[in-house]
Amino acid sequence: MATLQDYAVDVRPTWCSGCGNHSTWNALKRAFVQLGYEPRDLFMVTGVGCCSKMNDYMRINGIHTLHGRSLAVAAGVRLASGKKVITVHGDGDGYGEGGNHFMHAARRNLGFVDIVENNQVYALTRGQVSPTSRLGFRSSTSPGGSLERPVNPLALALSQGATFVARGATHDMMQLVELIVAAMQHRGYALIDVMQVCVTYNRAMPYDYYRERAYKVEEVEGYDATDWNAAMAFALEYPATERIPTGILYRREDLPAYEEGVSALKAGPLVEQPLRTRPLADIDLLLREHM
Ligand SMILES: Cc1ncc(C[n+]2csc(CCOP(=O)(O)OP(=O)(O)O)c2C)c(N)n1
Ligand SMILES: [Mg+2]
Repeated sequence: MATLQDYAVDVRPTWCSGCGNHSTWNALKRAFVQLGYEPRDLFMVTGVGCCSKMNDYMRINGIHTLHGRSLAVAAGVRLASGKKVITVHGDGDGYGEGGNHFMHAARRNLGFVDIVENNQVYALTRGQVSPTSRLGFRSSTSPGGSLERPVNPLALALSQGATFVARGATHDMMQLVELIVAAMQHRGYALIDVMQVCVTYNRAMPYDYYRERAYKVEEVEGYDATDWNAAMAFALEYPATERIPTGILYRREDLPAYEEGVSALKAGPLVEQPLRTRPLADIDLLLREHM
């Protein structure tokens, strides 16, 4: 049985002291251990950004992809390897450069966990306005305040048929552990939007900002995670109001994951199938056919 120590590496994160990424980093390792996963069972796909360094700081199979292309690579890894796949990327990576991939991941219901560290800023490149920055957000690229209304990732995921939509926040690491555990047990695509504190480029939203506004949806009377309309109402609450609903907004387990319908995977993950049972993957056959 793996322990936290099995996920440890000899490298110290370069994140700022007090960065919310430390909270998600610890929550991920705790969730992996709680579920009994060994590092070799898992594969972490990241993009480019501060939070996308996540797989550098733990002992886990992983790959950094191009900025905004994490979900496409995660889909490939999931289909070919059969491993439990977790993506970690930023709001810029996930909802800006990768926004197109996001809606298709939601509707396809491919079985992987998508963790978006949503600090509402492009942090690695030193503080430009991002797709989730709030109206009026002052940054190097919006000195007079952002003129754009932000993307609502939770509402977008719900509208595209996502089967697991959750929000966590870095001031509550124990809730993050619970959300990651639930997402990893989900059959299809599972989004966790993590409201991440950025102590350097988004100083107007420190830990207290979230402590004062966040509440847990499961504590609301009549809460029912299978109620899509209720989930959409929660999703639309922020940033329209100052209340931030957290927890599992929506979950349905009755729809199959995309990979459950792929006939080539009936015999097991592609990497474990002998090449001969996959004539189309035989490069000699392909070359002979086309020469
Ligand atoms: C195609 C492409 N465009 C732009 C960049 C430059 N770039 C690197 S990281 C980054 C922003 C990352 O922001 P986010 O995804 O929110 O992650 P954070 O650093 O906030 O964790 C940008 C614009 C790049 N590497 N590749
Ligand atoms: Mg960001």
